[in-house]
Amino acid sequence: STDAVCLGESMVTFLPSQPGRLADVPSFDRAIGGAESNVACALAGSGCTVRWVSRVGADGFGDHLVETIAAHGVDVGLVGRDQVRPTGIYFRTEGERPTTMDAPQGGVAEVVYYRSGSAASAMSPRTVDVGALDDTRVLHLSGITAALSGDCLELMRVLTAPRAGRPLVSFDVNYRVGLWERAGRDPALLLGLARGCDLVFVGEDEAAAAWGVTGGPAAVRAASPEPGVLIVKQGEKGATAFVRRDGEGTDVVVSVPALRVDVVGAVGAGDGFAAGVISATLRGLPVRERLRHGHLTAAAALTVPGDLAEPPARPLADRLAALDDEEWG
Ligand code: KDG
Repeated sequence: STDAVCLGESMVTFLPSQPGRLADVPSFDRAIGGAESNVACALAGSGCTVRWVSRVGADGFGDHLVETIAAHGVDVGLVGRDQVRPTGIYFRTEGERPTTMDAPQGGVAEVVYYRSGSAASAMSPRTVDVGALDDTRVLHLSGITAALSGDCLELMRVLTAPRAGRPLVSFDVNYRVGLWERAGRDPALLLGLARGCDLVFVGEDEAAAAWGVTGGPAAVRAASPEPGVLIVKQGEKGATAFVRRDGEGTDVVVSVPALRVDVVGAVGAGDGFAAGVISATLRGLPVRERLRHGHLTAAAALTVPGDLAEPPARPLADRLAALDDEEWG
């Protein structure tokens, strides 16, 4: 059996060689991006067995994605190759230096996607044999997939539907404004998807922007009471987990402040956070330690320019995650 399956689109990413407007950046460095494969690579780096499910084009960018993600120790055997549609790519500029943790992206960066009609946007309920997921412990998804196409949204509906023997379904809302504007759909449907999942990650800012839910973590929980675990990310304040007590409607609520780090690149921090929480969940660690592993893995991603960072070594991360509150803060 596999510890985790992560499903979603990845893209070759072009990071700017210098700050400034996209119009002025003279050259770019190639990297890779894709929220779910970022989670897959970080999970593999922390010792989990993990598979990435996606589609790429039959082109050099598709080869690069598959080879790079495989080199991180992720099983890519179920990645489809589309003979017609290309692999998605995107360009970004450097935003203002972010000061917060776990923000999907800090400051205002320009992001230009070339992914419409991509190989991955052709994913559909036919892409995955749902029954074949039953020997997986966690299925990790994100709201990005729901914005890619009508077929991708349908796939998300199938994967988040109640079903006997379903793995634990993890969902990072990952609200990407540009994608939703282009899709012409209401991002509030992400709330409906989240409510069908077991472990949900959402930024307080995303809940306000995509769902219209304001009033802090408790209000977000009230809007999404179903998931057994809901984690509301609050930037530099940290993260708050709502964990439903077995057999009761009440929650255990645990907040853990974020770490202060010198931020080099904020993109990928949310994926690191999710990976840290998921791997600690797979190991049955207490909630406080799950959140701390999230912050530690996010900190690793924050201190590199691209999305992908080597997660902190497990013995060190375990020691830090078990510190007293005063020592952590
Ligand atoms: O979480 C990081 C991702 O946002 C980035 O890698 C690109 O997947 C991406 C997207 O769709 O924005």
